[in-house]
Amino acid sequence: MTLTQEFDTIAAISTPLGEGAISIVRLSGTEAVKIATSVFKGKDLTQVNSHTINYGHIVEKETLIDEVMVSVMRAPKTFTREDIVEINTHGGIAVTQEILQVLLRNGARLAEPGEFTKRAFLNGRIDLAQAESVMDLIRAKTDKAANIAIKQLDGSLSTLINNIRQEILESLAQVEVNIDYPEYDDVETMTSQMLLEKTAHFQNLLENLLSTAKRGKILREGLKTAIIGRPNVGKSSLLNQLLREEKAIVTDIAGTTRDVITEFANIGGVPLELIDTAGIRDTEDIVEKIGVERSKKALNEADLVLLVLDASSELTDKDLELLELSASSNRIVLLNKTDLPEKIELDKLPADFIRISALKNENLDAVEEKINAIFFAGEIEAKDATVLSNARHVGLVEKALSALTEANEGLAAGLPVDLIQVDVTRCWQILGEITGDAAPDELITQLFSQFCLGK
Ligand SMILES: Nc1nc2c(ncn2[C@@H]2O[C@H](COP(=O)(O)OP(=O)(O)OP(=O)(O)O)[C@@H](O)[C@H]2O)c(=O)[nH]1
Ligand SMILES: [Mg+2]
Repeated sequence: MTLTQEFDTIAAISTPLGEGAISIVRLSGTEAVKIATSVFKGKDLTQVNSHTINYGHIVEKETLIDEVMVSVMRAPKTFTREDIVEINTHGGIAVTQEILQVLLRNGARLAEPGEFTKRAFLNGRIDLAQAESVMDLIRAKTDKAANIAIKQLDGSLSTLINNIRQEILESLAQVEVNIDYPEYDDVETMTSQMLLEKTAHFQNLLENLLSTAKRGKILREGLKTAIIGRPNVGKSSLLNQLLREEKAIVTDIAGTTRDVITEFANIGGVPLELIDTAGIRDTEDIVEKIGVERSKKALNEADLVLLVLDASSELTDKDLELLELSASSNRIVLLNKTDLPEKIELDKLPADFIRISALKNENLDAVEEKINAIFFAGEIEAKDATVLSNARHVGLVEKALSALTEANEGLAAGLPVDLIQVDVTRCWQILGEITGDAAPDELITQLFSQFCLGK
């Protein structure tokens, strides 16, 4: 267990600045209670029980600043493992700022972004992966993304990584033992054989973890979903229905949407970054032309393509071209306007289309189910799996895997065991960067600077 390190006392506004019922100004550090007491009129805060909330006023040189409730939490049972004081003020930009200024004038230092969480990390309360999950939790856009973050905060990823690292360490120790106390003549071959089995096992573990990453990324960042089709087929109508809001302009004029519109929607727990595009056609209009180019770009970059066709008219060359262009993407073909008599040639379409009416809001739940099915194959409710969701973690696991691959190749090529050890040790070290056991200082500083102020 790490001993709590001594730091100066920091202060920051921990709630978003704006007009609200309550704002919170937070202090953390050895002087937190002393500084708060020096500007507080009410009970003597140095004498109150830990984890109590106390009524009083913030005053400076007899000037009354606000009526407040002050929470006093003594180390070590706090977020930072230091003494923490939280001042609940009447929300409002001026008052909250003034209270912060008073604390700064009385000995506190303005906290850097993420510094409270950084202290929790440095004081050993949480590891790096857990600290990052605090940020992920704040940024989560759906309840499922929040779920992953809260599990990671709980330490499930850290435990998994620590277990793998421990196993790697034990294998490395075993190698040492074999080399130092050779019981057999063919110790080199024996040890190679053992390492080969072990590295294969570790590879397997890391590959399993990586396979959860795609789902994790989607849950965190949203699935880039492009709505594509020729003009007037009902793309913007579909966007509006999925958003349950009139975001995009809908008219019966072909070429209404001129530029790409991006909106965020929550479809059965899957966050979608929905991209409504300009209808794709050959046009001389310069603005529309650029729009069409952007639509094609969106089609290429999307994780998922919703190709909209007008079921009430026959297929055009553009429709066929788009069917072909999107064939290699994750794609859902939607026959829209099915409230009108159907004229589209079904025999020219792929088999798994969905009939909808964006105008009448018909059968859109089938689209939502299909989206879920494509990306989660029914797994979306699997709450217990540890999911790799953070881009930094994914990158590190990939690096660790490639170190293992090198070890394997070396073994296959009959390289001496001590060279293989180097690769396996590297894998162990890289994994340590996930939990922060082996993370360089600059990395830690950079990570915490991405936090919001006051967290
Ligand atoms: N009958 C019927 N009309 C629809 C349906 N969906 C959309 N429309 C109509 O079709 C017209 C075009 O709809 P939009 O949503 O603007 O089509 P778009 O694909 O975004 O068109 P562009 O932005 O020009 O590419 C509007 O008059 C809509 O009301 C539908 O399901 N049934
Ligand atoms: Mg449109």
